[in-house]
Amino acid sequence: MATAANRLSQYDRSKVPDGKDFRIGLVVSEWNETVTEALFKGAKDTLIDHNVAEKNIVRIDVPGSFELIYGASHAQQMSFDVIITIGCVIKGETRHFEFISNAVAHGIKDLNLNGKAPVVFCVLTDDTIEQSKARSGGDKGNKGVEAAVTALKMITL
Ligand code: DLZ
Repeated sequence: MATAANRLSQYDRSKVPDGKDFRIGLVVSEWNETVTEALFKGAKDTLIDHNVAEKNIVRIDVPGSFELIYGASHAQQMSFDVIITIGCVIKGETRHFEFISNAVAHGIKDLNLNGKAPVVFCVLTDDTIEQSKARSGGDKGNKGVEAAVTALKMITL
């Protein structure tokens, strides 16, 4: 379970690498757009705050979270230093939630094994839209901020 101690929305700036020389791709799902836009904003603002040039932050839109895998795979051919995938899957009445969540997690994991640019997983998988809102700029922080910090750390491993 997430705790205040392992939440990165409040983080130690001195441990985050400077982003001035980096080019970063953000693949953004249109499903649950209010949430994914808030995650995107959190990520982009954080990258800029760490000196990534706006021209070096490239957004690629995909229809749904399932398409994040193809979008990120495509982005891996485009000379980014790191890629952030942004999505929001919310539990409905059917098992669609499980299939999409599992497929995306495994798909992104596989892309991380191919030796190309690392792919950061910023996909919320919540029971309700309220939980997603709380994690995209609400009282549980913004996972987009956390993804941006993770991305900068992954480039400089
Ligand atoms: C179909 C679907 C459903 C039911 N729910 C979500 C969701 O909560 N979040 C999300 O990002 N996408 C959802 N999708 C769309 C799938 O990700 C995908 O776009 C379609 O199945 C087409 O491949």
